[in-house]
Amino acid sequence: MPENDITPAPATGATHPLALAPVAGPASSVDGFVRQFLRNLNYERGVTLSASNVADRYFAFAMTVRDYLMARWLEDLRRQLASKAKVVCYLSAEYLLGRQLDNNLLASGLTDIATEAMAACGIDIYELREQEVEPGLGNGGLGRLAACFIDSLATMGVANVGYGIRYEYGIFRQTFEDGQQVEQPDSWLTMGSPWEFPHPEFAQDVRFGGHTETYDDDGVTRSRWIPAWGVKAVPYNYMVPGYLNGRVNTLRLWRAKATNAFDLRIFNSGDFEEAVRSQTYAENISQVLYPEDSTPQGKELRLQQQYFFVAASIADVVRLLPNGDPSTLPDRVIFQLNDTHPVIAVPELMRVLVDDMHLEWDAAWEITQKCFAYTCHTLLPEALEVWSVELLGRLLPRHLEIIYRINEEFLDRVRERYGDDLMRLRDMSIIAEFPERSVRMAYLATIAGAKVNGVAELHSQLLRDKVLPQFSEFFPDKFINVTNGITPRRFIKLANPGLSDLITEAIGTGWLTDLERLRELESYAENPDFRTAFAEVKAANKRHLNDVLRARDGFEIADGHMVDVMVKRLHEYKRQMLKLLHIVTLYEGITSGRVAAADVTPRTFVFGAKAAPGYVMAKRIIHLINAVGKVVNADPRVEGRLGVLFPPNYNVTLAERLIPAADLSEQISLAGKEASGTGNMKFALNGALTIGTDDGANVEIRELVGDDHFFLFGQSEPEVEALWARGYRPADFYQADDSLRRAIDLIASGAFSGGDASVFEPIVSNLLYDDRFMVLADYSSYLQAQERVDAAYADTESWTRSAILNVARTGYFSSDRSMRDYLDRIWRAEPVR
Ligand code: 26V
Repeated sequence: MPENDITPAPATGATHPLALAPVAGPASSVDGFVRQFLRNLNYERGVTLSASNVADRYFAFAMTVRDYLMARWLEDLRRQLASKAKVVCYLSAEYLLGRQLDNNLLASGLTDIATEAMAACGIDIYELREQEVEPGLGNGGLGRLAACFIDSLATMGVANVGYGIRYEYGIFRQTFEDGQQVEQPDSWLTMGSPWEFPHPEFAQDVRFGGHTETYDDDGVTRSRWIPAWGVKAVPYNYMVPGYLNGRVNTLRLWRAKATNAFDLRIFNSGDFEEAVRSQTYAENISQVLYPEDSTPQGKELRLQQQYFFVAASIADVVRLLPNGDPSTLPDRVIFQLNDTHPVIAVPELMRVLVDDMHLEWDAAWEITQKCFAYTCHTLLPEALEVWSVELLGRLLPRHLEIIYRINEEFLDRVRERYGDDLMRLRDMSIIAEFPERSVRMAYLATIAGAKVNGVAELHSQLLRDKVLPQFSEFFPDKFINVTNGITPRRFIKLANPGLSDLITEAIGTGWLTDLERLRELESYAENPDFRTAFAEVKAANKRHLNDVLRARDGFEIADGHMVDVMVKRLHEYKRQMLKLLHIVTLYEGITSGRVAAADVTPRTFVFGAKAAPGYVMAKRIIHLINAVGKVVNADPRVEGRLGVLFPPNYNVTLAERLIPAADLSEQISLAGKEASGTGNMKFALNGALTIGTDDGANVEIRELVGDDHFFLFGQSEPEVEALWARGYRPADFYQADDSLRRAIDLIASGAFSGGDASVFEPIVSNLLYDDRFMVLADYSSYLQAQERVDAAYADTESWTRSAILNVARTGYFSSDRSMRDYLDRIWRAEPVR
């Protein structure tokens, strides 16, 4: 421990090369790090080392890493402003970032120095890491994808700003009471965040409500919007450091603040109610992330959120136009729409160009069409966002007018091509008439976007053929595929240091930014010593996971168990129920005496899943998983050969512990329902084998790793369609399959609900008489595939070989490759050298 724990005053006269404020102890040596750490502890936290608590130390430590990156960040901001490079503006309502400290240490190359520096201060760096509350500003795949993409863009040196919302409360914290999900607010900001920088000087006004009018502007008739109320959008910047390249991009999240001046004006105009309303509503806008991830509720606050962040973001970009000349816009920026959530940006840009900058409509539309591209992330029809005309017109009257005009001109073109085909016009109109007049945001995005992409080959094909067939006929060149990816920095290097070291030992460095190089591992799969080392890494990861689960939840994975993991949002289409039927089948086999426990492959099933708070069936399924776990884990007849663990509050931090320890990855959605999946990629890259359907990115994973190293089961998408067409009767499957019937009967009997058969009756009848996701139809194929898994797992050497080949052959799924694809085929932009 340093003798004097008060830092000396900063050295004077040391001018930084970038002419920034003098940097004391520039952290790039152990001494420098210690000194800067103590400075932050003393001057930012106001405590001495000996008096500090672990939160103080975490903050001072994080600030020290931040200080180190700051000079690079400011330089990158300057460079991006000065350069003529096209800036990728990623518009996303969600960013599921995960913890920042480790990632920023890794990116800055400070891990070793920092570890040594903390050791010199007698501080356990692991304990500090555990202090960080992850910013959970997203629901699931879509939000995590955004986080991976901005990591890749920084690492590739692409000028990028991620725009989004600084939610005060992120995705809820999940707890279980009597096995049932209870949601707790996620107050991730109560301790403050060392990673954010508010910039009130760049605040933007965002307005709502009111009416529109036309006026005469020197002989030209123009429209203008007279809003009724407004809020201030204050940007908070977060650093997005590239991996060891000295680059730092910006994530800019907007926070809503009440604007007194604006309210006063309305107040004076006599509209008291509107004034009070704006006061009350203003700061509500960025308060909470909506925890729904598939069924849009048409909630007014959510539309406010969407317009709030895109209006602020567009204003933020437009203010930087050289000479205020909008014609240069398409050369300078591209707005990528992450699903339909930010699509209101389209009429907003039109409004700015036409009403504020007085461009002709056609010129404005020409520009707008070049500035947007749209990514669709779903196939579920109920997930496609629509806004009622009534609501949109009340909140954003001018935008509704603009949407109507875009629609009219588009339908004119459709008419030119096809004549007065009323059915077609109705089907392609942005405005739906039933069940109520509403705006189809995906249509608007498709018409306005220069490109429309799906997120995996199968998804993009279904998007063209099933979701938007008329549009793909009308705009044949617009529709493309860009397969998703994940960042190997977080999900291999940080999450699985043991595997990373082993890979580097084998093939050298460089693979973390050129992930296809993992191919060089293929030959190592044949090397018994390498296999042993690989298996040892997996075993160590399991031990580490055990430590984490023991401390977190008091759980234990038994020695020698296969670790079988299913982590993702709880949704019927993802089919956690199918997994559960497998478990119940094994359990029923043992307890009925038909199967000897000793003949069952020892497995621990690990679930992680949050359900949308209003999704009743999903919550019932969570309850059932916990109920089955409780019974199975406690039953001595199982002889410890089966375990069911459901750690609550699955999040990015837990994912980073679970994935490296997994042997088997469950990707079992009904074919045609999962757009891509990205967890599937993370597991394969960490050496888990996949049991999966022919769905989403599973298709591409299987193609790359090869049939022998992937457990495929279930109907294909065309088979699913054919069965629907024939008429699907789940009860027939129940009747015809003894093992399925026994599993369902056991659940129906109340065996997992203390004898009360009513508790899970809704699940049982849903399966038997509704089963929209064909759980029963795929059950038998799934069970057979699980038997193949058991057989393969029995041959340890061959399993390990397959696991290595999974790692070697899935480098394609780096988000760096995804970003290359977007750059080349959508954004037409290049890294800034
Ligand atoms: C949808 C909605 C609907 C309205 C209410 C609020 C809300 C919030 C989020 C979402 C996003 C759901 C779409 C989504 O997360 N899709 C997932 O995207 C992943 C990345 O492309 C992909 O891997 C998953 O397959 C897909 O389900």
